Amino acid sequence: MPRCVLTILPSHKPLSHFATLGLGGNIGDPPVNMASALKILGSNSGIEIVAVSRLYRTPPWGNVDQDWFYNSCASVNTSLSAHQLLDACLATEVKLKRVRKKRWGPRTIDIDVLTYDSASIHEDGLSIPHPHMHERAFVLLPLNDIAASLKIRSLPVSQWMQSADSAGIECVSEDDGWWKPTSD
Ligand code: GSY
Repeated sequence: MPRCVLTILPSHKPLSHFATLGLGGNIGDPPVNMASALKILGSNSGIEIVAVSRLYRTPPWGNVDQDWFYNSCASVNTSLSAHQLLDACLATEVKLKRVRKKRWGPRTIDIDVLTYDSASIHEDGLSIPHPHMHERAFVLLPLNDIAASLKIRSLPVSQWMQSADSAGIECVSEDDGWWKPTSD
């Protein structure tokens, strides 16, 4: 009589949602902070990093009397809800000891949920698509690297990018591998 063996497999929720994130900072070493943020987020079992844009150096928007920012975008597959994904981003900012002195002011690291599937969510603390993302070249240029055809307010990112003011923005990485450790 064959013995019946019961194998209990860990239950993994499918990473069935597609979201995009915006990362930036202008205090300390922003590229290092952004790379650490991507590694922390990617180590969450509910988040898989799909693509990361090149790294950009961008003039400050809003309060112009501050250092230039570094910005990038990432796309992820996730099993988390939009709120859980935002919480993961906020927890990552806390882990990296985010410092933000004032609204629109300097910060060590900022991680925004830009889009989540094609959801439109406008609640306290969570606005998706991220308001004004379609107007800001520091979001649109990196996002265009990884999701040019993604529609924001009915138009693709590539089209929004054409009308954004990208004056001064420099691409400072050769490719999308800037956040990965180099193998010697
Ligand atoms: O909204 C994100 C923080 N932020 C940025 C930014 O990430 N990049 C640039 N260039 N200017 C900014 N102003 C603020 S506030």
